[in-house]
Amino acid sequence: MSSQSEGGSPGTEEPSGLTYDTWAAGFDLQGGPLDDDDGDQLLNFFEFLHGSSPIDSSDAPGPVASVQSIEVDGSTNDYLTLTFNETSGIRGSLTVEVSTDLKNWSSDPSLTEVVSRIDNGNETSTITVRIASPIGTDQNKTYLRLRGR
Ligand SMILES: [Ca+2]
Repeated sequence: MSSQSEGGSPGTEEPSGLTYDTWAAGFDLQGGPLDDDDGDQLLNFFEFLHGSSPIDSSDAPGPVASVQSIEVDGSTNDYLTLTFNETSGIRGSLTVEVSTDLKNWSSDPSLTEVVSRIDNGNETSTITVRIASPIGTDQNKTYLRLRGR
């Protein structure tokens, strides 16, 4: 048995799924992961993670931040939410991170809750995540961002 990825060791489990390079080659992309070939403000690497087309500017699925009124345990409050598409079968992932000062970011699962996860039927899901606490309960401002790797 031989190793398929550079730096991997024979006999250990290889990560499965489509790599960015293979995906990019399929679209004949001219730019790199941090370029935006179709000019839709979504970097090529995030198009890969969102499962959208990097050569079709009309295909730009977020992420979208908004304030939504959500009922939790019987009481309805306003929550900061982030909605984004995630695709399966790739070697990459998206992580929601929370900050109160825009310097220190945390992906602690207790800080956020998944509101909904909709299967789009094309190997992508649309996920909405909210901050655990409603707006106005903390003195601090809270920020959400999506990290791709
Ligand atoms: Ca783009």
